Amino acid sequence: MRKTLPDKMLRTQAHALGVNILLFFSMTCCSQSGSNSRDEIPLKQVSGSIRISSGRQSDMANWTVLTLERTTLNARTALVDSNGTFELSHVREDRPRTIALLSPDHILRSMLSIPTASPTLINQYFSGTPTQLPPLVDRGPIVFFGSLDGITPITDSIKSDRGDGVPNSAYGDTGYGLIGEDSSTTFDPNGLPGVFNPDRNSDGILDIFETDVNANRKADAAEGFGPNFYSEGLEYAAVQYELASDSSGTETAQILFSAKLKPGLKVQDIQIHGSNNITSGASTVSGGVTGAWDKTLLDDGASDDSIAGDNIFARRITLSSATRLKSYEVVIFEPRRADGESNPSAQPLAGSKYPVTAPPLTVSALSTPVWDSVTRTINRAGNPFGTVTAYTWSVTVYDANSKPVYNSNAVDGSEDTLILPDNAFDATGSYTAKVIARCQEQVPGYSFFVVTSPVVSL
Ligand SMILES: [Ca+2]
Ligand SMILES: [Ca+2]
Ligand SMILES: [Ca+2]
Repeated sequence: MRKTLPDKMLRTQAHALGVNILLFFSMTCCSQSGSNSRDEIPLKQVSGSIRISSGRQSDMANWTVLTLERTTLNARTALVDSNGTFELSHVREDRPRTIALLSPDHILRSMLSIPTASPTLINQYFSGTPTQLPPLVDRGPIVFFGSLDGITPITDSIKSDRGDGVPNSAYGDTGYGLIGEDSSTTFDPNGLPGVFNPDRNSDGILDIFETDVNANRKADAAEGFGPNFYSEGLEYAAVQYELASDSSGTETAQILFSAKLKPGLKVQDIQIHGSNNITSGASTVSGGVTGAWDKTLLDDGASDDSIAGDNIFARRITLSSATRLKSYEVVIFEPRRADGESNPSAQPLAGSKYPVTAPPLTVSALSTPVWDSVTRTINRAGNPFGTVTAYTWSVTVYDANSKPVYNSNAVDGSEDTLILPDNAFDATGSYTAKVIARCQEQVPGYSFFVVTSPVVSL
């Protein structure tokens, strides 16, 4: 593995940059009086167009153009209109970036590829922020510029061994990211930025089943390492997809979104941008009443967000019955200020969006566990993650009102059974249990996939 000093230096610089911007923000916010110093963050409106190599611009309507800053992982996005044109707003002029394309169902489809003098090397990031980007042409899994007018490629010399402009990391058994050598969170010289790469250390194991991808003997979630953590704006963004089933096989899919702002920042809410697949028909419960989800995360103390006003925003939604999260579906978090667009240039968060990408894995429901009252053993039935055993599972016991009365320790997915201690429940009452399986935590308290079994009577 090639974990080099320059990567670390870049991260340190990104960190320092984030600190500088926060300092700038706190200075401007406390010395207002109409000063024009508010305009010092150089934000720009950028327009562009896109078409398929052999098609019309209008073919790309409702695709999303996403531009990702090289060091901060902050994104800006725009929807392609019916003419095949788009407007990216609040683009940081001074920051190198790349471009990715999402199809109308928000699935990652293409990464920018800029040719070099060598047919087997490409570049992916560029500096320069012209008001009009050169025309983009999509030829999935790459998108390229028709010219380089107004932009300057950054020389990363990313390998494209097949000579077709496609970075090596875009090839792999399950799609993107399973070939490559770099585990940097900030950018991937092999062609797939960390926020989109499900296997950043290229060991063939999805990172959601690993606890220490950067191999420094510290749990990544605890040390704030990985694509869910950001150097500015948000502290983290987490998506937890929860699949539960009952004994008749009826499945319920929920998503728990959570994000935390950096200290000192203030926003009204966080809006989620995703496919219609997850936003349409999704419902949420507020004050005991189920209603349509307004696509926001709240910091009101009543939304699975810890306490009100602590800068942790969250929401749990229930997907409509047929919808499921798809592989490489990109969910975007957008913190929104109460005063909206009135002073965007003064706000480091203005227009900033934070992508989280679903790993390429289809989870399946668990079967009803088997209870042996003599040995007090729960037998987990089935594996929601196929052949992967690098997950954990535990047992929760519920009383007659379906309230939890006992949560077991977590055991490894390679174990099939778990013994409930004598004091887990009162033998005279009516109790049930469920098995809960989860992949490893990416953010403390959040795993990307959580699967809950049907109940078994104890
Ligand atoms: Ca991995
Ligand atoms: Ca680590
Ligand atoms: Ca909160």
